[in-house]
Amino acid sequence: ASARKTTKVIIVGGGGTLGSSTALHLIRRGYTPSNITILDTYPIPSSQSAGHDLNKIMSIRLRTKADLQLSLEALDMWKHDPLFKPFFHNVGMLDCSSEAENITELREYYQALIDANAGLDKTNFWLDSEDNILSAVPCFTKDQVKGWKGLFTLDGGWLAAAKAINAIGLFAKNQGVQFQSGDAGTFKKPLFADDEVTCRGVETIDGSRYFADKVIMAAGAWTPTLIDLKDQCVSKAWVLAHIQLTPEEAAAYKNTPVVYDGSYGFFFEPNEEGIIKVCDEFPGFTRFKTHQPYGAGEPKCISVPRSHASHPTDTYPNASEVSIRKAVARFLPGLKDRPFINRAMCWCTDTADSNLLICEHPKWKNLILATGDSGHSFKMLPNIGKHIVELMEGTLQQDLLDYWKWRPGGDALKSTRAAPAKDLADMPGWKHDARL
Ligand code: FSA
Repeated sequence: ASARKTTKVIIVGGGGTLGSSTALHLIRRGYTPSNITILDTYPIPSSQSAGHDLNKIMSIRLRTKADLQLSLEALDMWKHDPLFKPFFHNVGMLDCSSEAENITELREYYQALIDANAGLDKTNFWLDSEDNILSAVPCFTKDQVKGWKGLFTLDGGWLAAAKAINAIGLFAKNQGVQFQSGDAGTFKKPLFADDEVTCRGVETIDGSRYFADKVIMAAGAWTPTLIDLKDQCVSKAWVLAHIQLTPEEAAAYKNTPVVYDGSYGFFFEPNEEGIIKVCDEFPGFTRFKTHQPYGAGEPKCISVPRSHASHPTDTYPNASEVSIRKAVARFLPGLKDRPFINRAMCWCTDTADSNLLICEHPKWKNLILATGDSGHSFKMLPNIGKHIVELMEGTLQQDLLDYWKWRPGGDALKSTRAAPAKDLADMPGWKHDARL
C-alpha cells in the first residue's frame, strides 16, 4: 500500500480508452493522483482515440477466452458504477441475419452463451420468427425482416463513448492527475537508466522529459508506430457515417436496440441530438508506410494511423459510401436517400489472435504495453484498467497473463477476421486534403 502512494506512473495515450481506464483504477487503488501523468497528443477525451465517438456497442461477446469474464465485469460496472452508469443506454442488442449459414452461426453463439453457465439464459433470447424480430425492433416493417432470425440480448445496448472517457478525465483532473497534450504530450522515446534496460520515463516531441517508475504505453492504434511491437499489432481503420433526424423523426426510433448483421453492419438509435450512426462490417483498412518505431533497427513497413482529429477533412473510401448506404437501406429503408452529415474513419489495432497485448516489454523493465484492442475493447472501459494495474503490480491472474503476453508470430493483418485488411492506398476517395 505504501508503494502505491509513492509510485509514479506515466500513461502514454492516457486520453483514450485503455489509458484513461488505467488512470481511474490507479486512483481507486490508492495511488497518489499527482504521481500519475497522462500524456496524449489531444486533451482527454483524446479526439484521435477510437473511443472518441458518439456511441460504441455493449454486449457480451465470446470472441476470445478472456471475453466472458471481461464483459461480465464490464456489464456490472456499466450498470452499477456511479461513474459509468449514466453512459450505458441499456436498450438491448439484436444480432440478426437472413442468410442460412449466418443464422446457424448465431444460433450456435446463442447456445454458447447459455452454455457459459453464467445465468445468460435469463437475458438472451433466440428470435425464431419475423414477428419476434418485429417485437424486439418495432421500427422495422414486416416486409423489411423477411427471413430474419437472431439473438436478442437484454445485456446489450450502446455506450456514450466520448462522454464516458470525459467523465474519467473530469474525475482524474479533480483528483490532481497531471495532464500534458500537444507536443508536450506526444511521445518521442522512452528514457532509460544507465543500465539501458530500466525504463524511467518518456521524452515528448517538444523535448520535455517526464520521469516515472512505470510507463504504460496505451496509445491504441498508435502504439505500434511508437514502439517496435515486432508486427504483433496491425492498425486498421473502420468507418462510420451520421444521419441527422428531426426531433419528430427521432422519436420513432427511440429505444431501438443496437442492430447488428455481420453481412451489412450495424446502427444505433438516435442520440439526444437526433443523430443516427451507421457502420458497415468489413476487415478494416490499413495504411502501410515506411516508418521506424523506437526499438526497430531500421525503418520498416507498418500501418500508421491518420486521424480525423489531425486531418478533419478526411472522410472514408468511396467503397465505404457504397457499403454504408447498403446498410442504411437494409436497416433504415425510410432513410436510405438521406444525406450523411459526417463520414469518418476510426483506428483500432488488431493482434493475430484478437487477444489484447498487455504485458511488460520483454527487454525493457517497467515499460508496460497495453494495446491490441482488436476492435472490441471500448466495452471494457470500466474494468480493463483494473487488470492493467494488476499486471503492473504483478498480481494479474495467470490465464490473462497468458492471453495477453508478448507473442510475436501469427498474422495480425488478417487476425481472426474473414480476410486480410485492404490498404487505404488502394481505396480512393478518403483523402480530402485541401489542394495547394
Ligand atoms: O460486437 C461488437 O462489439 C462490434 S465492435 C464494432 C466494430 O466496428 C467491428 O464491427 C469492426 O469489425 C471492428 O472490430 C471495429 O469495431
